[in-house]
Amino acid sequence: MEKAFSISQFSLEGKIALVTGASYGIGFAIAKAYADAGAIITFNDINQELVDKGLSLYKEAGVKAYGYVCDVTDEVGIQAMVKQIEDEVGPIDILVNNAGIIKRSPMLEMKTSDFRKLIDIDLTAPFIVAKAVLPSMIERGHGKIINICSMMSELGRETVAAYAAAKGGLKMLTKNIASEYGSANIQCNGIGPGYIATPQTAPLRELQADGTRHPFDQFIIAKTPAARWGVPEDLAGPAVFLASEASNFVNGHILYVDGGILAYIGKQPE
Ligand code: NAP
Ligand code: GCO
Repeated sequence: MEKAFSISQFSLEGKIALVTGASYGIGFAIAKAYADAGAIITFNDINQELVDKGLSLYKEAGVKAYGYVCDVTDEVGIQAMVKQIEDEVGPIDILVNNAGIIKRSPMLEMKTSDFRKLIDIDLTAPFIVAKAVLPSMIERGHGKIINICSMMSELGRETVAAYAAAKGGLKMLTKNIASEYGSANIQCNGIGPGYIATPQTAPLRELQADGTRHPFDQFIIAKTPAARWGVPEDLAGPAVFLASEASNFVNGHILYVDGGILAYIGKQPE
Protein backbone atom coordinates (compact mmCIF):
# COMPACT_ATOMS: atom_id res chain seq x y z
CA MET A 1 0.00 0.00 0.00
CA GLU A 2 1.21 3.51 -0.84
CA LYS A 3 2.64 5.35 2.19
CA ALA A 4 0.27 7.93 3.71
CA PHE A 5 3.14 10.26 4.48
CA SER A 6 6.63 11.05 3.25
CA ILE A 7 9.11 13.37 4.96
CA SER A 8 9.62 14.92 1.52
CA GLN A 9 6.31 16.73 2.10
CA PHE A 10 8.35 19.09 4.31
CA SER A 11 10.93 19.75 1.59
CA LEU A 12 11.21 23.27 0.12
CA GLU A 13 13.65 22.09 -2.57
CA GLY A 14 13.72 24.52 -5.49
CA LYS A 15 11.16 26.90 -3.97
CA ILE A 16 11.91 30.64 -3.94
CA ALA A 17 11.13 32.39 -0.66
CA LEU A 18 10.91 36.12 0.08
CA VAL A 19 11.27 36.95 3.78
CA THR A 20 10.83 40.64 4.58
CA GLY A 21 13.04 42.35 7.17
CA ALA A 22 15.24 39.26 7.40
CA SER A 23 18.74 40.63 8.09
CA TYR A 24 18.53 39.25 11.60
CA GLY A 25 16.07 38.15 14.29
CA ILE A 26 13.03 36.02 13.54
CA GLY A 27 13.15 36.69 9.80
CA PHE A 28 16.74 35.50 9.55
CA ALA A 29 15.98 32.32 11.52
CA ILE A 30 13.01 31.50 9.30
CA ALA A 31 14.97 32.18 6.10
CA LYS A 32 17.87 30.03 7.35
CA ALA A 33 15.43 27.20 8.10
CA TYR A 34 13.96 27.53 4.59
CA ALA A 35 17.43 27.33 3.09
CA ASP A 36 18.13 24.22 5.20
CA ALA A 37 14.92 22.76 3.73
CA GLY A 38 16.16 23.49 0.18
CA ALA A 39 14.65 26.88 -0.63
CA ILE A 40 16.33 29.76 -2.45
CA ILE A 41 16.33 32.81 -0.14
CA THR A 42 15.53 36.39 -1.05
CA PHE A 43 15.11 39.07 1.60
CA ASN A 44 14.88 42.81 2.00
CA ASP A 45 15.67 45.29 4.68
CA ILE A 46 15.31 48.98 5.07
CA ASN A 47 18.86 50.08 4.20
CA GLN A 48 22.01 48.80 2.50
CA GLU A 49 23.91 48.50 5.79
CA LEU A 50 21.33 46.04 7.13
CA VAL A 51 21.14 44.13 3.85
CA ASP A 52 24.93 43.81 3.80
CA LYS A 53 24.87 42.66 7.44
CA GLY A 54 22.28 40.08 6.50
CA LEU A 55 24.20 38.90 3.43
CA SER A 56 27.33 38.31 5.50
CA LEU A 57 25.35 36.44 8.15
CA TYR A 58 23.73 34.25 5.49
CA LYS A 59 27.14 33.61 3.91
CA GLU A 60 28.57 32.68 7.32
CA ALA A 61 25.66 30.23 7.68
CA GLY A 62 26.42 28.73 4.26
CA VAL A 63 23.28 30.22 2.68
CA LYS A 64 23.33 31.86 -0.76
CA ALA A 65 20.83 34.67 -0.27
CA TYR A 66 19.70 37.55 -2.47
CA GLY A 67 19.30 40.83 -0.55
CA TYR A 68 17.36 43.93 -1.60
CA VAL A 69 17.04 47.39 -0.06
CA CYS A 70 13.36 48.24 0.20
CA ASP A 71 11.04 49.81 2.76
CA VAL A 72 8.04 47.49 2.96
CA THR A 73 5.68 50.50 3.17
CA ASP A 74 6.86 51.72 -0.26
CA GLU A 75 4.33 50.15 -2.65
CA VAL A 76 6.14 51.24 -5.83
CA GLY A 77 9.45 50.02 -4.40
CA ILE A 78 7.95 46.67 -3.38
CA GLN A 79 6.40 46.13 -6.82
CA ALA A 80 9.79 46.92 -8.40
CA MET A 81 11.64 44.63 -5.97
CA VAL A 82 9.30 41.71 -6.66
CA LYS A 83 9.79 42.25 -10.42
CA GLN A 84 13.57 42.38 -9.90
CA ILE A 85 13.48 39.15 -7.89
CA GLU A 86 11.38 37.45 -10.59
CA ASP A 87 13.89 38.61 -13.26
CA GLU A 88 17.05 37.78 -11.27
CA VAL A 89 16.03 34.72 -9.24
CA GLY A 90 12.60 33.53 -10.34
CA PRO A 91 8.93 33.70 -9.30
CA ILE A 92 8.24 33.82 -5.56
CA ASP A 93 6.61 30.65 -4.17
CA ILE A 94 6.70 31.59 -0.47
CA LEU A 95 6.24 35.00 1.14
CA VAL A 96 6.89 35.62 4.82
CA ASN A 97 5.65 39.03 5.95
CA ASN A 98 8.08 39.36 8.85
CA ALA A 99 9.27 43.00 8.81
CA GLY A 100 7.76 44.91 11.68
CA ILE A 101 8.34 47.36 14.48
CA ILE A 102 6.96 47.99 17.92
CA LYS A 103 6.65 51.26 19.82
CA ARG A 104 5.78 50.87 23.48
CA SER A 105 3.91 53.89 24.86
CA PRO A 106 0.84 54.46 27.02
CA MET A 107 -1.95 55.08 24.50
CA LEU A 108 -2.76 58.54 25.83
CA GLU A 109 0.88 59.54 25.36
CA MET A 110 1.22 58.09 21.86
CA LYS A 111 1.16 60.56 18.96
CA THR A 112 -1.37 59.66 16.29
CA SER A 113 1.44 59.92 13.73
CA ASP A 114 3.33 57.17 15.60
CA PHE A 115 0.19 55.03 15.71
CA ARG A 116 -0.28 55.50 11.96
CA LYS A 117 3.39 54.69 11.25
CA LEU A 118 3.22 51.43 13.17
CA ILE A 119 -0.02 50.39 11.44
CA ASP A 120 1.64 51.25 8.12
CA ILE A 121 4.62 48.98 8.73
CA ASP A 122 2.99 46.12 10.65
CA LEU A 123 -0.34 45.89 8.80
CA THR A 124 -0.51 47.92 5.58
CA ALA A 125 2.90 46.67 4.41
CA PRO A 126 1.94 42.96 4.61
CA PHE A 127 -1.10 43.91 2.46
CA ILE A 128 1.22 45.70 -0.02
CA VAL A 129 3.72 42.83 -0.26
CA ALA A 130 1.01 40.17 -0.51
CA LYS A 131 -0.62 42.14 -3.34
CA ALA A 132 2.72 42.26 -5.13
CA VAL A 133 3.34 38.48 -5.03
CA LEU A 134 -0.20 37.07 -5.34
CA PRO A 135 -0.79 37.60 -9.11
CA SER A 136 2.17 35.41 -10.09
CA MET A 137 1.29 32.79 -7.46
CA ILE A 138 -2.29 32.64 -8.76
CA GLU A 139 -1.08 32.43 -12.37
CA ARG A 140 1.20 29.50 -11.43
CA GLY A 141 -1.51 27.76 -9.44
CA HIS A 142 0.17 27.71 -6.03
CA GLY A 143 1.60 29.93 -3.31
CA LYS A 144 2.27 30.19 0.40
CA ILE A 145 1.92 33.39 2.41
CA ILE A 146 2.92 33.39 6.08
CA ASN A 147 2.22 36.51 8.14
CA ILE A 148 4.15 36.97 11.38
CA CYS A 149 1.43 37.85 13.83
CA SER A 150 1.84 37.93 17.60
CA MET A 151 0.29 37.00 20.91
CA MET A 152 -0.95 40.56 20.63
CA SER A 153 -3.14 39.33 17.79
CA GLU A 154 -5.18 37.86 20.69
CA LEU A 155 -4.27 39.81 23.82
CA GLY A 156 -3.62 43.40 24.81
CA ARG A 157 -1.40 44.85 27.45
CA GLU A 158 -0.37 48.30 28.60
CA THR A 159 1.73 50.36 26.13
CA VAL A 160 1.18 48.25 22.99
CA ALA A 161 -2.14 49.64 21.65
CA ALA A 162 -0.81 50.33 18.14
CA TYR A 163 1.06 47.05 17.91
CA ALA A 164 -1.91 44.98 19.15
CA ALA A 165 -4.24 46.78 16.73
CA ALA A 166 -1.83 46.06 13.87
CA LYS A 167 -1.25 42.43 14.77
CA GLY A 168 -4.96 41.86 15.39
CA GLY A 169 -5.61 43.27 11.95
CA LEU A 170 -2.85 41.10 10.49
CA LYS A 171 -4.60 38.02 11.91
CA MET A 172 -7.79 38.99 10.06
CA LEU A 173 -5.92 39.95 6.87
CA THR A 174 -4.42 36.45 7.00
CA LYS A 175 -7.88 34.88 7.26
CA ASN A 176 -9.18 37.08 4.45
CA ILE A 177 -6.39 36.24 2.01
CA ALA A 178 -7.03 32.57 2.83
CA SER A 179 -10.75 33.07 2.17
CA GLU A 180 -10.35 35.07 -1.05
CA TYR A 181 -7.59 33.04 -2.72
CA GLY A 182 -7.89 29.55 -1.27
CA SER A 183 -9.62 28.41 -4.47
CA ALA A 184 -6.48 29.43 -6.39
CA ASN A 185 -4.46 27.01 -4.24
CA ILE A 186 -2.99 29.82 -2.17
CA GLN A 187 -2.49 28.99 1.50
CA CYS A 188 -2.20 32.01 3.77
CA ASN A 189 -1.49 31.34 7.44
CA GLY A 190 0.02 33.19 10.37
CA ILE A 191 2.63 32.40 12.96
CA GLY A 192 2.05 33.96 16.36
CA PRO A 193 5.36 33.90 18.22
CA GLY A 194 5.26 34.20 21.98
CA TYR A 195 7.99 36.22 23.71
CA ILE A 196 11.12 35.66 21.66
CA ALA A 197 14.62 36.87 22.56
CA THR A 198 15.47 39.28 19.74
CA PRO A 199 16.53 42.95 19.58
CA GLN A 200 12.82 43.87 19.54
CA THR A 201 12.31 42.51 23.05
CA ALA A 202 15.75 43.35 24.43
CA PRO A 203 14.37 46.25 26.53
CA LEU A 204 12.05 43.78 28.31
CA ARG A 205 14.97 41.57 29.29
CA GLU A 206 17.55 44.16 30.40
CA LEU A 207 19.24 43.28 33.68
CA GLN A 208 18.45 45.70 36.50
CA ALA A 209 21.11 47.91 38.10
CA ASP A 210 21.38 45.39 40.95
CA GLY A 211 21.99 42.56 38.47
CA THR A 212 18.52 41.02 38.89
CA ARG A 213 16.33 40.10 35.95
CA HIS A 214 13.94 42.72 34.54
CA PRO A 215 10.53 42.42 36.26
CA PHE A 216 8.90 41.84 32.83
CA ASP A 217 11.42 39.09 32.13
CA GLN A 218 10.47 37.40 35.40
CA PHE A 219 6.77 37.90 34.57
CA ILE A 220 7.09 36.18 31.19
CA ILE A 221 9.05 33.27 32.63
CA ALA A 222 6.26 32.77 35.22
CA LYS A 223 3.48 33.15 32.63
CA THR A 224 5.01 30.72 30.12
CA PRO A 225 4.46 27.00 30.84
CA ALA A 226 7.77 26.29 29.07
CA ALA A 227 9.31 28.63 31.70
CA ARG A 228 11.62 30.30 29.19
CA TRP A 229 11.72 32.97 26.47
CA GLY A 230 11.56 31.59 22.96
CA VAL A 231 14.49 31.88 20.58
CA PRO A 232 14.09 32.60 16.84
CA GLU A 233 15.07 29.01 16.05
CA ASP A 234 11.91 27.81 17.87
CA LEU A 235 9.98 29.18 14.89
CA ALA A 236 11.95 27.25 12.25
CA GLY A 237 9.93 24.01 12.23
CA PRO A 238 6.49 25.68 12.31
CA ALA A 239 7.57 28.07 9.54
CA VAL A 240 8.87 25.23 7.33
CA PHE A 241 5.61 23.32 7.91
CA LEU A 242 3.46 26.27 6.80
CA ALA A 243 5.66 26.85 3.73
CA SER A 244 5.64 23.19 2.66
CA GLU A 245 3.25 20.81 0.93
CA ALA A 246 2.59 19.25 4.33
CA SER A 247 0.24 22.18 5.05
CA ASN A 248 -1.61 22.33 1.71
CA PHE A 249 -4.97 21.94 3.46
CA VAL A 250 -4.13 24.35 6.30
CA ASN A 251 -5.50 27.78 5.44
CA GLY A 252 -6.37 30.86 7.48
CA HIS A 253 -4.79 29.41 10.62
CA ILE A 254 -2.69 31.31 13.13
CA LEU A 255 -0.15 28.88 14.58
CA TYR A 256 0.92 30.15 18.00
CA VAL A 257 4.49 29.22 18.86
CA ASP A 258 4.51 30.56 22.40
CA GLY A 259 5.59 27.87 24.86
CA GLY A 260 1.97 27.62 25.98
CA ILE A 261 1.57 31.16 27.31
CA LEU A 262 -1.78 31.74 25.58
CA ALA A 263 -3.17 28.55 27.17
CA TYR A 264 -2.14 29.40 30.73
CA ILE A 265 -4.00 31.60 33.25
CA GLY A 266 -0.94 31.79 35.49
CA LYS A 267 -0.02 30.46 38.93
CA GLN A 268 -1.74 31.62 42.13
CA PRO A 269 0.54 34.15 43.88
CA GLU A 270 2.31 32.47 46.85
P1 NAP B 1 13.39 42.92 14.95
O1 NAP B 1 14.51 42.26 15.64
O2 NAP B 1 13.06 44.34 15.27
O3 NAP B 1 13.58 42.78 13.35
C1 NAP B 1 12.59 43.32 12.52
C2 NAP B 1 13.20 43.48 11.16
O4 NAP B 1 12.29 44.18 10.30
C3 NAP B 1 14.47 44.35 11.24
O5 NAP B 1 15.44 43.89 10.33
C4 NAP B 1 13.93 45.69 10.82
O6 NAP B 1 14.90 46.57 10.33
C5 NAP B 1 12.97 45.28 9.73
N1 NAP B 1 12.08 46.39 9.38
C6 NAP B 1 11.45 47.24 10.23
N2 NAP B 1 10.75 48.15 9.54
C7 NAP B 1 10.95 47.88 8.21
C8 NAP B 1 10.51 48.48 6.99
N3 NAP B 1 9.70 49.54 6.98
N4 NAP B 1 10.93 47.93 5.82
C9 NAP B 1 11.76 46.87 5.81
N5 NAP B 1 12.22 46.26 6.93
C10 NAP B 1 11.81 46.77 8.12
O7 NAP B 1 12.08 42.09 15.18
P2 NAP B 1 11.89 40.53 15.49
O8 NAP B 1 11.78 40.35 16.96
O9 NAP B 1 12.84 39.71 14.69
O10 NAP B 1 10.40 40.38 14.92
C11 NAP B 1 10.16 40.05 13.57
C12 NAP B 1 8.67 39.98 13.42
O11 NAP B 1 8.14 39.12 14.45
C13 NAP B 1 7.99 41.33 13.62
O12 NAP B 1 6.87 41.42 12.76
C14 NAP B 1 7.51 41.27 15.07
O13 NAP B 1 6.39 42.12 15.29
C15 NAP B 1 7.14 39.83 15.19
N6 NAP B 1 7.12 39.28 16.55
C16 NAP B 1 8.21 39.38 17.35
C17 NAP B 1 8.15 38.77 18.62
C18 NAP B 1 9.28 38.81 19.59
O14 NAP B 1 9.04 38.47 20.78
N7 NAP B 1 10.48 39.18 19.19
C19 NAP B 1 7.00 38.09 19.01
C20 NAP B 1 5.90 38.07 18.16
C21 NAP B 1 5.98 38.65 16.91
P3 NAP B 1 15.48 47.66 11.38
O15 NAP B 1 16.64 46.99 12.03
O16 NAP B 1 15.83 48.86 10.54
O17 NAP B 1 14.36 47.98 12.37
C1 GCO C 1 5.69 43.39 24.19
C2 GCO C 1 6.43 42.45 23.29
C3 GCO C 1 5.47 41.57 22.53
C4 GCO C 1 6.25 40.62 21.68
C5 GCO C 1 5.37 39.74 20.89
C6 GCO C 1 4.56 38.83 21.74
O1 GCO C 1 6.11 44.55 24.32
O2 GCO C 1 4.68 42.94 24.76
O3 GCO C 1 7.26 43.15 22.39
O4 GCO C 1 4.62 42.37 21.77
O5 GCO C 1 7.05 41.31 20.78
O6 GCO C 1 4.61 40.44 19.97
O7 GCO C 1 3.92 37.92 20.86
